[in-house]
Amino acid sequence: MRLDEVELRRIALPFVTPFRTSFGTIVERDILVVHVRSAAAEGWGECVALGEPVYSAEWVGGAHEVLRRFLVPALLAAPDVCADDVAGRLAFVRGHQMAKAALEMAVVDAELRSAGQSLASRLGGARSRVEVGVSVGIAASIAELVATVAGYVDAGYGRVKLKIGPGWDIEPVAAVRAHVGADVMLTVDANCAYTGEDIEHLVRLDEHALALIEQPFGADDLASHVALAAVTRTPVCLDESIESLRDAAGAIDMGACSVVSIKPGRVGGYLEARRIHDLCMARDVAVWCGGMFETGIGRAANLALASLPGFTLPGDISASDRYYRTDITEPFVLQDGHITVPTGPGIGVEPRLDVLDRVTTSIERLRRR
Ligand code: NPG
Repeated sequence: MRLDEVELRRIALPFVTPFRTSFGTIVERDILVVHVRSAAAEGWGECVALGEPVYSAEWVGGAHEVLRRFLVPALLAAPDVCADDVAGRLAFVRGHQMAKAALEMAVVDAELRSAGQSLASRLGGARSRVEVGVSVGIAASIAELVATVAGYVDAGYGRVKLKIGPGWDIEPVAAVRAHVGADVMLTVDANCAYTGEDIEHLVRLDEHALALIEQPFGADDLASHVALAAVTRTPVCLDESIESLRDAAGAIDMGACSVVSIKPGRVGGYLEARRIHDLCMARDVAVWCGGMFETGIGRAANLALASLPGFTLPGDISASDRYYRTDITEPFVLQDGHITVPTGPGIGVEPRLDVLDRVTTSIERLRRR
């Protein structure tokens, strides 16, 4: 496929409720949507970078700039582009996985739409619906947290992830466990908020039968993850530390994790995500699909990925109404704790152009010269 035009569109979508983590509160998502056009097809991609570089070094303004100046021109200059060689063509730029992933996703979508194949089938999906979880931010009080979690459990979520950080860990987790009972799968996510000094403290979480503890220490602090994994019964899961297949292999070899959260944006795209899934399956490491508050575009693609056989734990792929009042695609709904995997060509959903236009804050079109 020869790309004729790439559109970089920024949209602003307010959250239904603000989301607080160990690094701050998000009230609205500033999202970069990528739309590619060729003679044969069009495709959509979504960049998961946040509005500020607080989750990882990437942020939406930087992703936009690196796409505009380097990544998009590289693809527009290529005589022919296919999904499998996008990563290679973009490898001259170091890092910027989220920007690269968004552009690759749009090319993958266009290619699959013109071939009439769904992303789930292209990746090797094995399920028509997937069990999903919900991620719950830090609350103003334990009572408020318990009430929020109870609402999600009533709505049908069978797995709840609690954000933790120093000063907000053992007690809120104990209170939630006491309230929901033993049947709800509980996990915790620290987003790098602890250090190796906190290992003894974190082992106290073992009492609350957690399915995993996600990224307690810094992204570059694998040694502390190894040390915790050696003394805790709670499975240690990595998120921020894993930006590539090589990172995943190294972390598993070191004993830093027994579970990996796969976020396609964080690892440079759905094709690398699939390779990490394959590696983890071969190494008996459970994986689940992480979330970055995607719109329906990214959510559709995450559902396709999560339908692969190695995704044995429910992902952060909640129903659309957990995040947004109006999504830019048809909303995804929770049925019995599950969401249906799209089966249409490509990502399998169509952006609603009227909604998209209403929430757009800027548009830029780059054309082949
Ligand atoms: O459900 O899409 C979702 C959000 C899941 O908690 C979620 N994402 O670290 O995994 C994470 C986390 C997050 C990332 C939260 C960035 C806030 C900012």
